[in-house]
Amino acid sequence: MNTNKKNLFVTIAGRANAGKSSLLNALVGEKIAAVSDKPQTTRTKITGVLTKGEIQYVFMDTPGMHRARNKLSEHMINTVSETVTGVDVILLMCDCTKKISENETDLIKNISGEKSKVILLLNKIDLLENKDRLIEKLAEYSGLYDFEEIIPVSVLNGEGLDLLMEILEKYAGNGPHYFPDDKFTDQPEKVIMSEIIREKALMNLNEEVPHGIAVTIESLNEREDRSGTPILDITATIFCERESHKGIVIGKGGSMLRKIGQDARADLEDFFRIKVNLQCWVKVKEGWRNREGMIKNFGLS
Ligand SMILES: Nc1nc2c(ncn2[C@@H]2O[C@H](COP(=O)(O)OP(=O)(O)OP(=O)(O)O)[C@@H](O)[C@H]2O)c(=O)[nH]1
Ligand SMILES: [Mg+2]
Repeated sequence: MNTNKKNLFVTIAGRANAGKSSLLNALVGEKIAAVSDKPQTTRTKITGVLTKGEIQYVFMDTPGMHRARNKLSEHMINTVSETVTGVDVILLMCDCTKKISENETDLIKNISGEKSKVILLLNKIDLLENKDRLIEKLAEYSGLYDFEEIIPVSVLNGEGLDLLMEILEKYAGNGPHYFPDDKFTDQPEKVIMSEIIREKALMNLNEEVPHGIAVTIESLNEREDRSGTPILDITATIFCERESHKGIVIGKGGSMLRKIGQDARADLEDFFRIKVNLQCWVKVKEGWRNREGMIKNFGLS
């Protein structure tokens, strides 16, 4: 047994749209979590693993804090509470261009009882024209909690991320690697596939439609095309909450569904490194975000 092994469990939490999933992807170096400009993109805990020499970092991305509006929201908020419990480090991620929200102060109250080290990340510094705003933000957040460290970052530009890793390294403690060293997520393949498709739906759709989207993978089949090239057939269903939304997801003459499919196929081919043939269907599940059975079926509880 290698006694030099170390590990560190890190939860990324914060308001919706702060850049938590972008950070997870950047730290792990793989696109594991869906990212979009719509709040409440992440719905479950997503684990990303990074093994660097003797240290294995286990990063857990969580849904953004928001006011619960339906049963799905309640599950998402519970996930945050569960995932900030008992970890070594909590990365509290905020958007330095936004005012401190009640959701953030509630979250800070929630984690103040934990023994974990709490590091504040002031994200999106690339958007700040006046850098004095950063000092103001620093002072505002420092008044709320005695953070172990406060690091201004731009996940978009990679600014501050080396410093973050240098700091995290110091907190790693002796212990086993719970994941194989070459593994970077515990997300099953089908979940990664459905999240890629959902991300493209979020990117392309507007108003209230994206929030009611869920995606399931119905079938997978690997074969060779006529020239002998391996090809993966994927059949997916995009669920939405209303008949009127179904029309929007399909679009005029099927144009929206085609666009979502094309965008998703490109990412699926990149991620799985195989040619993909993707077929998407659209179905309505009336008000599914308030139906426990459906939430469970979609793997969200
Ligand atoms: N300008 C700028 N945009 C960023 C940065 N980091 C993330 N974003 C953008 O912010 C938006 C939200 O990013 P996500 O990573 O999905 O945010 P999140 O905190 O996971 O959001 P939820 O899952 O909804 O809670 C996306 O459009 C990102 O591209 C940054 O450093 N600068
Ligand atoms: Mg997210």
